[in-house]
Amino acid sequence: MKIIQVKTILTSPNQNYLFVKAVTDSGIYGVGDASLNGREKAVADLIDTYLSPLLIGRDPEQIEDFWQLVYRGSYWRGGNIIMSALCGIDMALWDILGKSAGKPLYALLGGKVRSKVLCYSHVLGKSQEDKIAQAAEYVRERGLKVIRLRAGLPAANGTFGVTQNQDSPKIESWNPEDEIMNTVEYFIRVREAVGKKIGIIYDLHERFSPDQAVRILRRIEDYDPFFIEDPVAPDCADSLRYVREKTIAPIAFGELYKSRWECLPAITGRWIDFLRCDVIRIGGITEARKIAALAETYDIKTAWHGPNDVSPITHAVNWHLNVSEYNFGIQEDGTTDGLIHQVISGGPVYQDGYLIMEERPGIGCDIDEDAAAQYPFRKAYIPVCRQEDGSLNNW
Ligand code: KDG
Ligand code: MG
Repeated sequence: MKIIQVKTILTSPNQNYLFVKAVTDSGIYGVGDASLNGREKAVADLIDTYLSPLLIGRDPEQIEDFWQLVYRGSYWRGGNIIMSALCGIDMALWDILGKSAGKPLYALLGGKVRSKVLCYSHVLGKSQEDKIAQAAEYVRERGLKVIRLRAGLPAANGTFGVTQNQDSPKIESWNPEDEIMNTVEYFIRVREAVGKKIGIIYDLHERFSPDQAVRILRRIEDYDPFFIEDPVAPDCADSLRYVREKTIAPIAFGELYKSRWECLPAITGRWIDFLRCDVIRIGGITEARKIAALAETYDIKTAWHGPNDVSPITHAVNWHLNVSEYNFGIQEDGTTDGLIHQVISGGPVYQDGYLIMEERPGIGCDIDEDAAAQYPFRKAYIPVCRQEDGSLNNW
């Protein structure tokens, strides 16, 4: 079997996604997700100009070798653009492998160790009152066992606040020092609203400095958070260690990591309890297996990044990893009812606090290219966050 064609498909059903379709001479094709919120076109260009020509004519089963060719062979290794592009192709190759073997992806990864996947959903809403009411409703009406809060706005307005068809990002204002007590109060009020048994995840989204993060964590650790996510930015590994040493709250980290080596200090130092890499950002399934094994070695659980700016293909890949990994912790459920389902079929669905999925060979998703063409790409930016004095804050 040989790859004869590689297509990139940029589409915007509500928000932008970038898909890869790799076609073989046997008629079998694979699909992959290379979406990188706010930078999709740069990834598409890398695939079209540099990576597709390397793939055409190759045996699709040589997945590891292609991964190494792109990662090491280009000399300029890593980064969000390269790793996202690599992921789109890597997923498509695993999909081809599964389809040609007639087996779902999880079977290629070693088979199931669990049958359903514990998940959590995002609590949104414009005001703190709205959010608290929604948290209680999620538990009561939808049966969620774990919910996820997030410090502050932009998430309050629309899909991660992504703006489309604008020439610059929306500016959100945020004064971390003023938000410390709001952030603490919000967590405690949600705990009171949902009761003791519901897991509460709090994504601080790197919005506070290490000392501010500690002031928050020390005040909420007694209210039993399921985990605190991204208490600090990923740039300085020592900041994560500093926070870790000062709290008993479980910590989740990693959606901005781009390689196994970036994860290494947090894993080997055991500064985290849950590793939250984004499968797209680390170069796909090939690398996700290695990172999960590394985390397992250090008793760290996985909580793969799964927001709604990745597509059902990535949600499906997460699901296959989750059911086949021993050290699975929890899965972020960013699956939505939106227009994306006109473009991509398949993927996990929510049921009573868990994600389940209909089993098909490969990843289990397909792309409708005609439907994708009906939603042309629209340039979009992730909003930026500025403090009162105008200086930029981590988002
Ligand atoms: O595009 C940005 C999102 O992927 C990010 O804000 C989502 O932090 C996030 C999460 O935990 O889902
Ligand atoms: Mg996050």
